[in-house]
Amino acid sequence: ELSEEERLFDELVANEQRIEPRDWMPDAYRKTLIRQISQHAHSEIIGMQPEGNWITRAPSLKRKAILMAKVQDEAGHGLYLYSAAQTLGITRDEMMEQLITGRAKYSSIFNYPTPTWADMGAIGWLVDGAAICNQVPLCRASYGPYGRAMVRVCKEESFHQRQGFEILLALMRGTDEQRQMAQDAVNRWYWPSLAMFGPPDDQSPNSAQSMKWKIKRFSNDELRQRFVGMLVPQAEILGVTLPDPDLRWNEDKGEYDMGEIDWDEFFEVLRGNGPCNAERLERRRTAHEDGAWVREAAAEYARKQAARSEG
Ligand code: FAQ
Repeated sequence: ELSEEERLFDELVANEQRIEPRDWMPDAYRKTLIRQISQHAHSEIIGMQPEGNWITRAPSLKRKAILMAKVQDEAGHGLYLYSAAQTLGITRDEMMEQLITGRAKYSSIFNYPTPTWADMGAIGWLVDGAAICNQVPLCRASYGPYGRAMVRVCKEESFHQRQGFEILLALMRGTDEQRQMAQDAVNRWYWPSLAMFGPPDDQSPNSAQSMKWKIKRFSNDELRQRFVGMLVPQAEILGVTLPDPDLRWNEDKGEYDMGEIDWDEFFEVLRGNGPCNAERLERRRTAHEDGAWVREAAAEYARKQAARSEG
């Protein structure tokens, strides 16, 4: 027998209406949202590092200004998402603690290095491209603050993706060396970007329940497939080769067949053993510690303001 509040919750979800912070919700729903939203926020914050690496070395003032604006957008997305998670009853301090102690997950993709300028193009084109494919359906997530946050985030991500595409296009129209640099970056980022969608459906423990709750709208494999379908014509325009010899159109299925993702590599990265996991966490931890005086000053300022308005 369902309680009145459970019935109301189920009805809101069934009718495509939004669950809001003060509504009753099952504990497991709250927990899974905190998990997903905080991981997403951490991804945006850690995701600033691979590109931050190139801000001082961008090839022109214009490129530098654009890259700075993009990385700043990512900070904004992170803060926006932490706020959405806070509406579920977890604090920023708790989330930050989970991140810097290595207990929280963030997207596998940000544990790969960015040795060349072309990596800025490949990240924009492939990583932001994958992010958009994954996040457009999340705009309809049943939890109001998350869905609404995704609307703005997706608008900015689509600008980011074009920005990356344009970097690669400029390189592909350049010298042989530049074309080679662009192709090399695509070769290194292609497979990790496909892994961003998460494990295959039959190894995705959270999917079924998240789909029932209308947090997720499509499975990991469905979104991966959609992403590849989007990339193929764009790769043709760029003149880059996608590094999958098994990639070909399957007329019967109406979708692309593709090669096998290296899932051992993916799970190793999740266990903390990717090429840059230690470096990313260490930098985040140091930045957090170095910023302690800012937090103290802000808290002291707030305390004084409160005392003044009381007096
Ligand atoms: N990396 O059962 P499922 C960006 C974990 S975009 C690490 O399928 P779920 C923009 C998963 O958490 C990147 N871990 O899980 C940007 C779970 O472990 P848990 C961030 C992964 O939640 C661009 C376990 O594997 N985007 O930042 C990954 O139903 C450029 C089993 O998986 C989002 O977070 C992975 N790739 O589906 C910024 C989007 N995949 O938690 C800077 C929102 C799976 O049980 C520069 N999140 N795992 O311990 C989602 O849509 C979902 O959480 C999925 C995973 C699809 C990522």
